Amino acid sequence: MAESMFLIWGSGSPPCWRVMIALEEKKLQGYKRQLLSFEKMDHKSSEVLAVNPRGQLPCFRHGDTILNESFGVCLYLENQFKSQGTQLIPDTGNEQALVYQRMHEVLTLQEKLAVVTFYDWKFPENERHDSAVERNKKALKEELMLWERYLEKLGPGSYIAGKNFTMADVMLFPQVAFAVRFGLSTDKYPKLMEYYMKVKERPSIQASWPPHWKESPPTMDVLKDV
Ligand SMILES: N[C@@H](CCC(=O)N[C@@H](CS)C(=O)NCC(=O)O)C(=O)O
Repeated sequence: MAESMFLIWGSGSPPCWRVMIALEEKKLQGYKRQLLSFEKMDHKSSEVLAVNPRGQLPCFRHGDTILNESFGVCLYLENQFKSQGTQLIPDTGNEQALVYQRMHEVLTLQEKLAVVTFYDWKFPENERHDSAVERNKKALKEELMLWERYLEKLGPGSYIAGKNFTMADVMLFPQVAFAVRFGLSTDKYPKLMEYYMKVKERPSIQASWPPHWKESPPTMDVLKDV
């Protein structure tokens, strides 16, 4: 089944990583894949634009079905392969609601992380403002503290929506790892760090770890004072 799947991806991209984790968890190893370089702007090539007019990765194809949104791909995989591999969306109402709630909240975390991390890259020097940087960092701190409190409430050894690894973790973990990679001060967020250290060891995460992160140590510390 996985042989009819094709993923175009970029190393270190949380949305691409989500899809790869979901593929691993659903035991869909053996899918075809093509690694593109963001640095070389491969994602704006005519090949990618033909599949995804936004020129973004991931791009995913299963037979004739094309899906480019990471949430969409992950939900599609869970629904198409419900009884295969890890059940990522629980059946029970309460549990399911919490997974949906947390997985969508990850989009807010993602946005706040991106605003701080890519600020210098997005704005030329003469358009940068210290007040904006401080405001963005404060908003990110508050956001991270929310996640810290969620984990604290769940108790030691929990995943983000309870005792089982779910789709909420598929969405969240790449963002937490991204924050660590970009220098998040780990002692300020002990529960998130505990979560990071635990989930990092999962086979699906290890199998899909961004290859360029393995080869090069982190060089950015843009989140160090968050
Ligand atoms: N909503 C999309 C976002 C995908 C996305 O933003 N991909 C980034 C890499 S992390 C990208 O391709 N950026 C290049 C660009 O936007 O030009 C998803 O979740 O799949």
